[in-house]
Amino acid sequence: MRWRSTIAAATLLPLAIAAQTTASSATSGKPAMTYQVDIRQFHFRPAQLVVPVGAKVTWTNHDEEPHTVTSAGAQFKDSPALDTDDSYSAVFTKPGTYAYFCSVHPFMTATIVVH
Ligand SMILES: [Cu+2]
Repeated sequence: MRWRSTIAAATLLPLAIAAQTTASSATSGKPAMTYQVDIRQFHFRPAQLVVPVGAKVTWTNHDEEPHTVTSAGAQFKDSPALDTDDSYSAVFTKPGTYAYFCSVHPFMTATIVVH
């Protein structure tokens, strides 16, 4: 009855494949959606950005002048002065309208709308 042994060997193959399916997701929570605001020519662009709750917003200064991202009414943490190509990020966890400005040039104003 030699044919029985060859069939037994074939049934062992799927075990090797099953061992490779362990996932590598060690991070906790859902990944934040990221949005970009460019600071260019003394303007925040876009001037109004609408994002969902939980969004991460990153500002990047493309001007030669320093700028800040300063919340009107301290609704989120203010940035330090951003030099050329510096970035700053904030995560918005509650719905609302978040007005902000540049403390160096207070005429620079913009809004993040979180919904
Ligand atoms: Cu400025």
